[in-house]
Formats: sequence, structure tokens, C-alpha cells
Amino acid sequence: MPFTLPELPYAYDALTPHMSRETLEFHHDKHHQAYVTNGNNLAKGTEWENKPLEDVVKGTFGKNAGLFNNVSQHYNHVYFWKWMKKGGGGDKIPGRLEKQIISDLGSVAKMREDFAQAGATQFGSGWCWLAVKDGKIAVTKTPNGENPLVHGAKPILGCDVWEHSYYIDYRNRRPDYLKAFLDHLVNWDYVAEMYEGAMK
Ligand code: MN3
Repeated sequence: MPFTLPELPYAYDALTPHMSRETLEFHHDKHHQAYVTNGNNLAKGTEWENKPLEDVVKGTFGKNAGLFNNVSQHYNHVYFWKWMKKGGGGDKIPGRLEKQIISDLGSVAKMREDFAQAGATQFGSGWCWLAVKDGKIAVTKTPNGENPLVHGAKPILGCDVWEHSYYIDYRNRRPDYLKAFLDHLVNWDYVAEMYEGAMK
């Protein structure tokens, strides 16, 4: 199957005022669509055509920059939409995940602080993450379209800090966007689901 653009799991205005309809229209319909279109065009006629997304991300890293950048961004955005929901965010984290965050990162407050710091200090475009590696949860950041998969980890939460993700709503105030993401948008139930999957 070629890569396809998934529908948003909520209405375009569901995340206002923290992420506007205009941002989601541009970010999902234009930017994510472009990664899908370019990924399919670049995979065509290669060994990667119609291969599972995760295999293409891992297999092209460091080998085929053009294809990797597009498919990795496709992967990142497929999950990014699901990592948010209306009325999300805050400190209510499902039990097992909360316990491991406290055990590996000190506290929920420290995790939030480190995650926001990683996003704010990612120079230029990129992502900040919670990822599981060797059974432990870590906060990381990556440039451009890179993600924890290519570093032997499994992403369970990521925030897009490319300017296209926040400039319409926050202009240059990336830290305010990260705070709104953590306070009002994160779908912790879905993060917990990915965490359980990553621990198997
Ligand atoms: Mn993006």
C-alpha cells in the first residue's frame, strides 16, 4: 500500500484556542500531505515501495536522505495528531505510566520541565520526545524529521517544534506553545497505550 494521509481524529476546531483550525488546516492538509506525496514519489520503483512505514523509516535512515525525511515526517505526524485531544494535557497520567515516569525521570513535574526544555532548546526544526529505550523512559530531542526509532528507542509522545506547528498561533513564542501542548493538548491515554506497546 502506498502511504496515505490519515484523517484528523477530531474536528479542525477541536483544539482551539491552543491550536487553531488554521494551523491544523495548513499543518495536516498541506504539510503532512506533502510528506505523504513526496514519500510515495520517492519510494516508487525502489525496494521501499509498498513496504511498512516503520521499516522504511528505519531502513532509509542515513542511506536515503530524501526518502527518509519524508517518510519519517509522515510517521511522526501520524502519531502527532493522535497524541493530542480536546481537553487533554495536565497531570492526570494513567497509573503504570505515571509510576514509571516518576521512577525514571523523578516526577511528573520534572518530566514536563525536561520535555518543554528539550523542545525549546532544539535548534531549528525538530521534535522533542518521551521514548522508551531498554525498558526505561527518557526525554530526547531530534533535528528535522528524525525520531527515536532510528536510535533504537520507541517514541511514546512527541511534540512537533517546526515553526509550521506553532507560528500561526504563537508566532516566535515556542515555549508558550510547548506549555499549551502539555497543559491542554496531550492525550495521555494514547501515550499510555503506546507505552504499554513499547514495554512488550
Ligand atoms: Mn509538522
